Amino acid sequence: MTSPIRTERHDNVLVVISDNPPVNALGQAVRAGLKDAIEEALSDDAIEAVVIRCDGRTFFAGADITEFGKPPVGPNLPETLDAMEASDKPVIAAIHGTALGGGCEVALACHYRVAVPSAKLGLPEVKLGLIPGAAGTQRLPRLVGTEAALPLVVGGNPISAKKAQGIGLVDEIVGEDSLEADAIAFARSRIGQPVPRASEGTANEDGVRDPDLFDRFRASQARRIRGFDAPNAAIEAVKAAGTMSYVEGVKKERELFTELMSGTQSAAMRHYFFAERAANKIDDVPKDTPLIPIKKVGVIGAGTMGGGISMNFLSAGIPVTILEMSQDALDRGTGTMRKNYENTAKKGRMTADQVEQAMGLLTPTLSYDDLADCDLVIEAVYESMDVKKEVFGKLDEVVKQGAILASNTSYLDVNEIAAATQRPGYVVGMHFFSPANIMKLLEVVRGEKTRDDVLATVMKLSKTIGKVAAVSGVCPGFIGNRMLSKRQEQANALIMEGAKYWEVDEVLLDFGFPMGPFQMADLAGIDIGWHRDPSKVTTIREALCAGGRFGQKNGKGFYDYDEARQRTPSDEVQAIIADFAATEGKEQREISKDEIRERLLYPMVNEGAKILEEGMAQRASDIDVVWINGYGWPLYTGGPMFWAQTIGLDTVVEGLEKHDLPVSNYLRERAAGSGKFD
Ligand code: T1G
Repeated sequence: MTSPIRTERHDNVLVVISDNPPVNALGQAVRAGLKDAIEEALSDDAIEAVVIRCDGRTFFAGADITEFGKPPVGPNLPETLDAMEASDKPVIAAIHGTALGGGCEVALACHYRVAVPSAKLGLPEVKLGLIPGAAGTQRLPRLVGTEAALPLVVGGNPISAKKAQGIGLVDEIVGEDSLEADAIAFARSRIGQPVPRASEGTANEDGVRDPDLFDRFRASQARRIRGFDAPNAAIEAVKAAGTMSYVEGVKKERELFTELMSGTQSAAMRHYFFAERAANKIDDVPKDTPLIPIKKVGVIGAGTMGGGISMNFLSAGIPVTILEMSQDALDRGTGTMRKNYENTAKKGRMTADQVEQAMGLLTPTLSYDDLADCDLVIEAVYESMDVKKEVFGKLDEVVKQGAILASNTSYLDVNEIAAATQRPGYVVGMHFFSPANIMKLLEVVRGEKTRDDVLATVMKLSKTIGKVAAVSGVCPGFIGNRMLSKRQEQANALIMEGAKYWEVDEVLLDFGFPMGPFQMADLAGIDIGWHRDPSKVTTIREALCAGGRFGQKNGKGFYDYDEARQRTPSDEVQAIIADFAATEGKEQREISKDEIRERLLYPMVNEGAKILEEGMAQRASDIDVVWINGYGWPLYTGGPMFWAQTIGLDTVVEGLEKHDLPVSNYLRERAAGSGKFD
């Protein structure tokens, strides 16, 4: 098999080129080729400088993640990079695309780095539950200092070539279309000079000068890194770069890396990495299915959902015509969209021009006729089948043939909606999650008659608007809400049996969710859907509403809230719950947090197994993608199905049986068999 690495001689400069699609991952063959090429350059006196670059779309995008968890095969990256850095001939990294992880470490081991303007550099290992393992945590702080290194290593987000140049990670920005030539010229300009080695850099004085720097940084990231192991390890590794010798620091990095690699969090996050990409594929839709061009989108409803949905397309540069029933509703909706954009601009995440650009693509209207030439229309109207059927009937009359008609319904039957049109093949569910312009999940609901090109188009479009899509079949609640209903059932049952509602929330918070069901109810509003008759009290929520407890919005719901929206459990609410329990003759008992966790989460896994068995999800990992992106399931456990496999499907079955909860045959079979869903 030919090596993915080749060398080309340009007089006294050797250009080492990697051609390892799709992203020049540093697999074994690439590492071996790199090692040989460096040896070739060092042993040939005619060669006075080396340029390393990649063919295809990007410079090395990191280690080959598919190799993780398998027995290591040499040569290993650290040794290859040390040999490269030890060279007395200048070695230049010529960067385009995204130099990530091991790719950025290759660049760090080079003596110089040049990059095209569009290039990005980063160390995203923490997103895989790891830290850089080829001396990145030791070379980077020595090259750019601790202050600049910490956000890169601990946050894992890439930075632009320009920003990289600003902190000293990139030496020169070269022509977008002349990378190789400019890199060779740069290399020639450094021949005969002593080579700078990042590993010999000052042991990041800021870290030594300001020892509280690390604790301050950790505190500034507290919310974002809560529950994750890798970010803290990353901070320790960067700290080592300032307090240890390079060799000791590398040893410390290796210890931290090895511990993370063998941990459950990294396995879970590597699972998620591939799960997110797999979710975008529909197994029985051919890869070359022609796409329907989407040049203009229509959105029906300018409420919270319609406005949020519209913003996704406007931000991606796709014009939107938004329809409402009254001018007042239309003005309110478009005003909210503008305010959202302006708030984003205030936070520095977009410019005033970009706000105008986005809003300039919006066409408000009161007439269905203005939707006639849309390629895709998404309805986000009241969640009533009659209303939706009426809307789709009108769309069927007005909108051009070949356009996609999508419903944002969160649980209604998409087949029934499709039947209200003469074009069921063009009807699909696009279930966004509120706030629709923020939440990444998009459940694509595949009707019985939904065409392949419609599905392929929506899956591609989801990436264009920055969403993570997963396909669901037609069933009540699709994937996410169907499983959520099982958790909610148990949450309500638990507090009737004596569990404190704040303990139910705490169990989910401790597990890693952003909040529990009762906090969620307060945030969303207890009075949503309330009949407004305080004399009619048949449920706990109606009792709370009758008592004026509407949630965070008026300072009291399940919890009492102070001005800073800090919550305190309410004796009044606990008494209301106790009264209901007494009325229903529910015996009260102490309920452990273990029981609460098992009864909240195991039924969700069981429902996920049923979803798989019914073919409502293509694969278990799609269910993980739904719950991580739509409901805040902690990424470091890999999602409900991967987490269940990690703790053992047999453990889940035993737990369900212990609490007299249903166990699906599919789950039981999997638990008795492979212990895995896919
Ligand atoms: N290893 C193996 N496969 C990879 C890969 C990788 N590092 N990166 C991407 N792929 C596959 C991906 O699964 C998909 O496959 C295809 O490439 C296109 O990817 C030693 C230990 C580079 C920004 O974390 O962030 O280095 O689905 O769909 O949207 O210290 O891929 O086509 O079969 O994402 O254009 C660190 C991970 C590794 C970078 C491109 N590096 N990759 O995004 O395409 S750990 C990363 C990305 C490490 C060192 C440590 C993105 C991308 P398929 P894609 P994209």
